[in-house]
This record gives sequence, C-alpha cells and structure tokens, in this order.
Amino acid sequence: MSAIVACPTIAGPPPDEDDQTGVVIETRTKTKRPPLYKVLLLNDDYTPMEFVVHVLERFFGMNHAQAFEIMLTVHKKGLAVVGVFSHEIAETKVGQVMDFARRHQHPLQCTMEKE
Ligand code: TYC
Repeated sequence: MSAIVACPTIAGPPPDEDDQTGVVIETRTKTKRPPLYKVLLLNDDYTPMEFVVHVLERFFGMNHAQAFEIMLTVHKKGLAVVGVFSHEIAETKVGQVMDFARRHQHPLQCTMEKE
C-alpha cells in the first residue's frame, strides 16, 4: 500500500518570487563629510616672534620661511588660520600649542572654530 503526500514546493510559487514586483527602490544613504575646524593663532604684545615661529614649525610642519610669514600676518592683522583639521586633530594642536606656551610662560593663544 502507498500513501499520497502533499508537496508544498510544487503547489506554491517559487519561494524567492513571492511578493516581489520587479521594482527596485534605491535607498540613498546620505554620507555627510565630518566638519573641519580652523586652528587660529592670536596676536599678543608679549610672546617673542621667534617663539611663535618655532611653534609653527614644530606643531604645524611649516618651514622657516612659511612660519615667519604666518607669524608676521598674526602680528600685523591680529590673527591667522594656521591649519584646517578634523575636530580631534584641531583639538590636539590647540592643546599642544597652549601647553607649550604655558610651559614657557608666554601668553600665546590658540583657538579653533568650525569652518
Ligand atoms: N606681537 C608679538 C611681538 O611683537 C609677536 C607675536 C606674533 C605674538 C604672533 C603672538 O601669535 C603671535 N613680540
């Protein structure tokens, strides 16, 4: 004697066609670039020019001529952008400059602002 067994794989539609319309909906993922931050050096009346030049060489990778030019811009105009970085790098640079200036007892100020 033999039994008749129902076979759902033959009775229904193929599994991966179930509920599909053939329309592809593209979902666009908006990837925003992280914001950048300007690092600014501020003028004051007391920090020696050579110290500022040294700071620019040491922490911002400038050669002597570049560093001297930027130092003079800060001296004449009151401030200058000395670099543009990610938030983390900008924070590190500001911290390094402020710490170095404080250790040498100069009032040099360095800040950052969103570009
Ligand atoms: N004004 C300073 C001086 O005459 C020099 C100076 C330049 C200081 C740039 C700070 O960020 C500065 N000794």
